[in-house]
Amino acid sequence: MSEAVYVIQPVEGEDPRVLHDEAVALIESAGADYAGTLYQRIREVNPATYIGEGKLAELRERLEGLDVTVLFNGELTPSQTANLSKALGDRKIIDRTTLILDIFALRAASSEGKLQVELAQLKYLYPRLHGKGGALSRLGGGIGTRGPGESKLETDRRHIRARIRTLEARLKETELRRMRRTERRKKELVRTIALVGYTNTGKSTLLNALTGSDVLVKDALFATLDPTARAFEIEGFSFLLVDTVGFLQALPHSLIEAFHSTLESALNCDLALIVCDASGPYETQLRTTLSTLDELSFDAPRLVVMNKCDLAPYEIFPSDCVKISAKTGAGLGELKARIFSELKEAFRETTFFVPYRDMAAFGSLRGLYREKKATYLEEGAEIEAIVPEVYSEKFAPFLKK
Ligand SMILES: Nc1nc2c(ncn2[C@@H]2O[C@H](COP(=O)(O)OP(=O)(O)OP(=O)(O)O)[C@@H](O)[C@H]2O)c(=O)[nH]1
Ligand SMILES: [Mg+2]
Repeated sequence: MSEAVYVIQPVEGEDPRVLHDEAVALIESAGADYAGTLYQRIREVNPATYIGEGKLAELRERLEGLDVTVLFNGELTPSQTANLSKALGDRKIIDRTTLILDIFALRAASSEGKLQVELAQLKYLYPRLHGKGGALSRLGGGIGTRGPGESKLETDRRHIRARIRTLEARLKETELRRMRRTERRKKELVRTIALVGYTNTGKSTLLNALTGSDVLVKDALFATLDPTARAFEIEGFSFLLVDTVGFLQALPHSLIEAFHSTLESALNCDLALIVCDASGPYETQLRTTLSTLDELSFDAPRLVVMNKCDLAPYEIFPSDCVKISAKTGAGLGELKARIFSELKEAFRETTFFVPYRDMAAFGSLRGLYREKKATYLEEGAEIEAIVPEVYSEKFAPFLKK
């Protein structure tokens, strides 16, 4: 039987309901069951238990006899977590970060992703290990016993510190390897395009539709964790499309930090497609994505893509965004044309003159240019072509005088 989770939703800021619905989706994405909600207006944060004494009593009553874990949909300090657990009859208390880390632990597939998640979990849990005896094991881990696991967390703090150091060292190595790989790729391929945006908006579906791949698509939050790159062509030129982890409102800073280096290399792109769900609260999604990108000091050109337009055929969107459905394929032609025109300055139209004796040398550059017209003259061929700026040096010997 899977774990049942009861939500405490603080009411503050603009859209507690959106945050709450996301918490429910997060619970389901973690493989647990949603058990109910208590909304709590927070006038003043109680440093000991976050919510006030009165609300705490009400909550204790509501949970009487229920076998549920309590999710506090915000960030708790270590002592608040411990106090809440005690006040609610030694119940397991998790906060939003713990839950998201738990899902990440479930999804991490690459060795780098696994290292990053374990490191983030340990760093987050480490200060929460002050508690004694029973409280300690309950504070460890999120839903179930994934991630570092309860037994491992019970080992002493020195052991955890050592593990953190080992993980950091190993991550450095994998980071270096990845950076070398990216550099190699950049040399081979023309332009890199990153798919970024809110979680569950259809980024992976779009990657599949554009590149004819078969990466995991799922109606779940954070289905994608590790960046995935696939090549595809527009007008005969190769582009590299990179799928990334989705963003979420109030994504804890420690998580952004944990994935900073992976995101950074994925975002080291020439163009970002910011994917939104046209059938969802796309304004919030867009705002969150833009502010997360700011936080990552991202400044490459971007193009807003409204996906799932098949579900919102009558909605009116800002005019500069591209409307598509990755599922039905509608609008993909226009999207490709927009991508090409955004990256246009990366290409140059040139005329080459290739003497017949140099044809073989020119032929070895096939694939790096697109021919528009060829005229065969007495001495050689005159070729009008489009060439990516990055290759202009290779073509220099053939430029028409
Ligand atoms: N109706 C409709 N559904 C879509 C479309 N694109 C994606 N979906 C669905 O939306 C859900 C999420 O799709 P994904 O491609 O996994 O989304 P994602 O942005 O990669 O999500 P994360 O990796 O979790 O951040 C899946 O159930 C898809 O089938 C679309 O154009 N129309
Ligand atoms: Mg995905």
